[in-house]
Amino acid sequence: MPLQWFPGHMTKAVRQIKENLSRADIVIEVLDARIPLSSRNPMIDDIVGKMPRLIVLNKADLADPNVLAQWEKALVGDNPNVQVVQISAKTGKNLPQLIEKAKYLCRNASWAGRRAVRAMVLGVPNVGKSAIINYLSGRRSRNVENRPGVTRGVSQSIKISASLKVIDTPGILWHKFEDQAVGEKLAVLGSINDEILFREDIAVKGLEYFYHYYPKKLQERFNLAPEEISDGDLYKMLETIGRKRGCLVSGGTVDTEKAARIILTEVRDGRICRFCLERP
Ligand SMILES: Nc1nc2c(ncn2[C@@H]2O[C@H](COP(=O)(O)OP(=O)(O)OP(=O)(O)O)[C@@H](O)[C@H]2O)c(=O)[nH]1
Ligand SMILES: [Mg+2]
Repeated sequence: MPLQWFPGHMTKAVRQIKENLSRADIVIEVLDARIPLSSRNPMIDDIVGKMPRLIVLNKADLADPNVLAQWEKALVGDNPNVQVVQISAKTGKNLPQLIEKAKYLCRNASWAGRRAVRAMVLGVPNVGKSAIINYLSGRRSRNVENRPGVTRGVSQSIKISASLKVIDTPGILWHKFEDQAVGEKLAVLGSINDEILFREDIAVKGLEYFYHYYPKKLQERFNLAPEEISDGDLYKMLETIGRKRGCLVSGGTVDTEKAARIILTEVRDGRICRFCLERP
């Protein structure tokens, strides 16, 4: 699977982020609550260094609540410069806490209480950085789409409230996934452009994770008979799902590309169940 993806515009984005970092007091690092480990970009550590950091687990509405609670605990270390909050830019869950925690991180600054905290929002593509900013600022759905690479430049400062201003940035990936599974999970959840991947491979990976963590839900969603799920042949399962969903080409063979699209859409939109693809 060709999972190395670092298109030209990301090189530019990283440069712009570095150039603009001095405009911010803190960094808001947005993670996908369904893959809090794999959606952590190691480059961000190098870029932001010791700046105060608010780790935001977004898309909490789509995540498995029990596992997410464990992640939240695990990510809160003993570093007073790091805060964690789980939110949803769809339902608005915990967005007031996000603002409070941003303020808390700057409580000891000489200017605390006299001016707004300035935050730069960073993260991999498609995790909801712009959606969070839109929700907070009441701008609703501008510059937000369900595909990676929507935001192209570092934004002007956007006023959220008297106590918070934010800067939006383009999603960035890193050059090499040390662990292949990291790239695969990012692909399954739509942080890597589908057009450069073999969609069937990614869908089969998605099925593999659900087969491992949520087999019953998988079976229910796609109406699979016990014998259709028991042997663990996930490419065969993709074909079975395709057949059940009417993805056929002449001669009765399954249109596996179409089946893969259906599976990925349903996974990403949370139609199988609320899930996390990794455990702390
Ligand atoms: N269900 C759900 N969907 C969300 C949430 N946050 C964002 N989305 C959706 O996720 C998709 C990506 O959101 P964006 O805000 O464009 O993501 P981004 O991180 O700005 O992406 P780039 O600009 O490409 O880096 C959109 O379809 C949003 O509607 C959330 O909390 N819950
Ligand atoms: Mg964006």
